[in-house]
Amino acid sequence: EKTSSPAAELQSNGTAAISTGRKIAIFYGSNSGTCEFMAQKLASGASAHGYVASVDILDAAKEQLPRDIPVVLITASYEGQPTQNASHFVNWVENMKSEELGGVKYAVWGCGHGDWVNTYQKIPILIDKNLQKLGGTRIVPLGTTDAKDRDMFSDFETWEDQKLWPAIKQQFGSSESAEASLPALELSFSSP
Ligand code: FMN
Repeated sequence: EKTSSPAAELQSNGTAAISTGRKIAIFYGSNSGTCEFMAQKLASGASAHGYVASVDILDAAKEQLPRDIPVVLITASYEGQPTQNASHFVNWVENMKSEELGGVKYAVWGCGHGDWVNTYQKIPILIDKNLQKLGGTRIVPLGTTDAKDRDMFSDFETWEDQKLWPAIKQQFGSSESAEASLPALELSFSSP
């Protein structure tokens, strides 16, 4: 008769270990590095909240948006268009017909510049609206900052600390409640 402990099972199948925390997926669209920097900064602070972060460009999330873990999308607009590493993702999100994104839990942060009056925050707004329309659920409302008259990095930090992490911890649990996190790990046991 073969049995296996939960801990051993977790190690052997390579899924998230209890000791390393819950997952968060971060995607960015960035041409000149601002949004990428914010994505990396959010990721590097994740472990302090009990989360393990992955970071990638938005185009990598095309047809691959994770379900049931927090997904954070950080992006800019250029003349109302997506950044070079987000155009496939934006095209996908714009052309999906049915509610294909059920189970996606997301938060969008936008970097923009008020001088682009007619296309201010166009891409973050488009992504935020479309994901909801396609069946996704917002973790927090769209957050934005304006390079014209704001310190973008301190705005981001404020959003991160005061809005995003409190909502994530409330909706997905925190490291302080390790027991509550167990069911989310999908433990499996081999049967005799
Ligand atoms: N911001 C907007 O909100 N809407 C725009 O249409 C827009 N067009 C831009 C066009 C150019 C050529 C440049 C240089 C900036 C534009 N911006 C616009 C501002 C950028 O989105 C903003 O500076 C952002 O922080 C850049 O992010 P990144 O460094 O991650 O690429």
